[in-house]
Amino acid sequence: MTNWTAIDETVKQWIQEAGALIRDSFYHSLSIQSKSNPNDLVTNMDKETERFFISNIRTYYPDHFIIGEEGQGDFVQTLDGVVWIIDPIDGTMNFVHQQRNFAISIGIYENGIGRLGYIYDVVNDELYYARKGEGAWMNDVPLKKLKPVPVEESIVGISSTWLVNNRHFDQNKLIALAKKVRGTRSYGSAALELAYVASGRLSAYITMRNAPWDFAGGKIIVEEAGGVVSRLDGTELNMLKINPVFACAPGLHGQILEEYLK
Ligand code: 2AM
Ligand code: CA
Ligand code: CA
Ligand code: CA
Repeated sequence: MTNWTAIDETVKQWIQEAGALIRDSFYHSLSIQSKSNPNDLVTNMDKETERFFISNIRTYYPDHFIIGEEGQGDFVQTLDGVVWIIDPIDGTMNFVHQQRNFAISIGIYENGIGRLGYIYDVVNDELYYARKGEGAWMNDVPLKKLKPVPVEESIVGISSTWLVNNRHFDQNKLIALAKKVRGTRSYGSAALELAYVASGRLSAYITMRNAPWDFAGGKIIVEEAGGVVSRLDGTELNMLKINPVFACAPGLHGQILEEYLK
């Protein structure tokens, strides 16, 4: 039997340590590189933070598997066993340019079922987390169960990328939604936007392209808060692939799906 309570306490300690290292890095020069294109950034801190978690997991949980954005984990092709899905810094562009609006994101899955989820807003020292079947918290305060929100009173996290002509989704449907809602926001960190849906700061978050490490932690937290996380057609996310993601308050999820996304 996996002792999830012990893992939960250990992960929280590691997250605090990693967060302190990232905050310290603000006082040292950063090494910044591009990955797939000039705007796709990675820094020494992304890689070092990923290595920090991986070396701890390998020491304490050698039979667990690891998927990490920066590729230092395992080559995982199934969700069999215990799989840690880690984004060491989600919102790297914000980390580099703004020194805020980024997060550490971790989801721990057992045979495909999300057990523990963490999103740590390093600068604001806000740790959102959830344990499957037990609920979701921000620091030690339980998150209120999400309630349905009228679409006219909703605040939706969506990047302008999806409101201009793009090859992933009909932008006219999203423009119609953007016109109807109370407001739109874009924070540039998928993990934080999911944390905001879980905590009710956003009513919904919509994106066409999230990798598993972007949503692995957030999916568990949003669901434990009473929200719904799916693809844009309402189907389940694939935890091993890039997905469009629609995370939302209950009730509103079905309404936006029917009236704006289908
Ligand atoms: P990152 O900072 O960890 O790369 C930015 O709008 C959000 O999208 C961030 O959560 C960012 O994560 C993520 N992101 C950036 N490039 C991406 C890509 N090519 N595929 C999927 N997600 C990406
Ligand atoms: Ca990245
Ligand atoms: Ca990410
Ligand atoms: Ca990242």
